[in-house]
Amino acid sequence: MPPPEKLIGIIGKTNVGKTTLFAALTLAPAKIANHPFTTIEPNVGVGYVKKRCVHIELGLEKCQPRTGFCIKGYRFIPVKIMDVAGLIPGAHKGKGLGNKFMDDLRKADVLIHVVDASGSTDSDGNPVPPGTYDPVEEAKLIQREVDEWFASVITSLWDRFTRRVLSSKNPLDLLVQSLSGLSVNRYHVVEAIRRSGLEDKKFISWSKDDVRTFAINLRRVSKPIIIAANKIDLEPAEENVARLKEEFGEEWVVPVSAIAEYVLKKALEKGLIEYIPGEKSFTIVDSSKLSKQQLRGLKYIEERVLEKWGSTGVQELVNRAVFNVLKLITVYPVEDHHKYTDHYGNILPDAYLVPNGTTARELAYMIHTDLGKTFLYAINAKTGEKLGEDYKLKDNDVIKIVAAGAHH
Ligand SMILES: Nc1nc2c(ncn2[C@@H]2O[C@H](COP(=O)(O)OP(=O)(O)OP(=O)(O)O)[C@@H](O)[C@H]2O)c(=O)[nH]1
Ligand SMILES: [Mg+2]
Repeated sequence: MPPPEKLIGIIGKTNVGKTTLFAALTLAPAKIANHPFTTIEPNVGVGYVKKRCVHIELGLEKCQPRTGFCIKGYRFIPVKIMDVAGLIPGAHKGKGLGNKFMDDLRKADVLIHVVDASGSTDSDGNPVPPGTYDPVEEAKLIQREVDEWFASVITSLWDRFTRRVLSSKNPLDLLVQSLSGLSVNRYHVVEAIRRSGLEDKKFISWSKDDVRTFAINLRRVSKPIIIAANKIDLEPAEENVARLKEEFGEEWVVPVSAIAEYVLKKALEKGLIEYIPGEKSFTIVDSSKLSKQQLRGLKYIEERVLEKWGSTGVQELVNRAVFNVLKLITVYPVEDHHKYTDHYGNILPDAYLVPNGTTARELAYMIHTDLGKTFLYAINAKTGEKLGEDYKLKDNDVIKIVAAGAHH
């Protein structure tokens, strides 16, 4: 089976633009006939990261993706996106839609926190004049809320865990297992213990504060939060974006206009413009087909977003979440390492997003359990080089797996 799909959760208080961002991300990046319905559940859909496709590097004319798209040399690889219910302060105590929010959050691997960078919504989501509300405060408040929720979940698990730990041969395994419902893996747990300075302390002697410190570090490691500073088309956003970057660090803040990306993708879908998501411009296909209002809307996006900020930021946001925060790399499994095709002759049909450090044998397991079990060696299709099971895959590797007896 393909690599476990990562899930990106969109969080934030009400009225900041979460649903608009979700809609913008889950619209197809190209106009295509009969495009597949991309909503998996009411609030879960398919979005795409964008990356230079390896077919360009290989000097091929094209590729034939089985999932996602390849547009003008850019590969759009699917990722799952979830629009989480709006968060209000106190949600971790079950206030508002708190419980639904927490259930959704458990499943996420990385969180996009949407803030209204124009400062035009107050803490309860009510519209106020732009520039009135401070998005830096808002961002801190929400992150604290997520931390509190995580701490309370871990604390309530802890008693049961410590009772079982006494009869357990491998306490760490037991802990990892106890936390598996939170999309937490062994690496996250080990890293959070290290960051908390608790490596040398037995689980049963952890104090309440130790558990809390561990929980908050575990949240940071297993559900990192990247900030989408939304509504950059509105005037006061510029100053707030700078302040957010100062507070949270440049690489954790992406200025976006969700509505601008949504409008552009819609226009693209209708064949009204040519646009590659993430680019700084678009072209109108036939201006006589556009109403005055549509032309005004596009002009607004051009002036207030694209020319000023370089793009709508939405593609950059999801790319950053997947490539910089989750540090996933792209590998292309093939069956014919000369033609770069699968069994049916499709060129580079699959692009897998896998964790940095994934080995050749682990990749074999992702393709098919049998292939993993009977793995002999792998071949680097770019160089023809033979690779052992422990070979750590590199970004943009094109790999053939050779196995005993497996027919693929
Ligand atoms: N100016 C501007 N407005 C935006 C942008 N993105 C979203 N909005 C507006 O912000 C308002 C709220 O958008 P939603 O997407 O419904 O917000 P939400 O966070 O999903 O709200 P809840 O579901 O109620 O929590 C709408 O009026 C949007 O049109 C943007 O980039 N710029
Ligand atoms: Mg919404």
